[in-house]
Amino acid sequence: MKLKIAIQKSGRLHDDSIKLLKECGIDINNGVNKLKTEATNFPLEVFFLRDDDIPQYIEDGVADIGIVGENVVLEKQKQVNIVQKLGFGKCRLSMAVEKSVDYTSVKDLHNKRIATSYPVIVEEFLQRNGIKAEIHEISGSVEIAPGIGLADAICDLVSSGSTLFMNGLKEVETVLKSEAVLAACHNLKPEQQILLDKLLFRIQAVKKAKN
Ligand code: PRT
Ligand code: ZN
Repeated sequence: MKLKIAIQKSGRLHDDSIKLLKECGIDINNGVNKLKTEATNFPLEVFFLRDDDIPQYIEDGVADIGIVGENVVLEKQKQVNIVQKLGFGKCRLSMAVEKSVDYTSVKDLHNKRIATSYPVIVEEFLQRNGIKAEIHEISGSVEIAPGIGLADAICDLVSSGSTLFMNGLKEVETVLKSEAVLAACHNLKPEQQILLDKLLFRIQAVKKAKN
């Protein structure tokens, strides 16, 4: 019996995900362009996937666990358990408007057009704040939307803030704080749960050593 873990194939979470496994004493052959590999010293099979697909794979039980941004877990609305925050991939999902816009409160978003790749989370935020606005879902380059007249505001991930700055935008609301998490399937077999507990024990030891 092996535990199957999904991690990002390439992108911002890939290196830190591999590093975390390594720090847990798990050696994997990380061949370029491989879709899956196995650990040599732990019963672990590793799948390399697009981050957007990871929650679905976990819900379906194709992967038992996965490392993915909390923002993706919440947006995809799949049935998975978040079992551990991992302390990397930290960012926030924020509303931003053009620098010149007079913005005082969330009410200023009323009847505005908001471009985002996170329509579910944004809709929930607007409802929670009693705001009616139009959501324009776009898959990338969200930060250019106000400049080309596509939207009045955007909601996108921010870490340093330099992308917003370079596009003449200012951050006005934090919608969500996010970091990479370990997510798990709801119905793990007892043997898989034992392996997950073993992995979690090591992750927590690694985290403790860093504090
Ligand atoms: O190919 P795949 O679909 O797997 O990857 P992806 O391109 O969808 O995701 P990727 O690799 O960009 O991000 C993976 C995860 O990293 C995200 O889901 C977040 O959980 C986390 N993360 C942390 C970030 C950022 N920081 C971040 N800054 N994801 C994206 N960004 C982008 C943001 O969208 C914006 O374009 O970086 C830009 C802003 O950065 P600053 O530093 O200029 O503010
Ligand atoms: Zn993605």
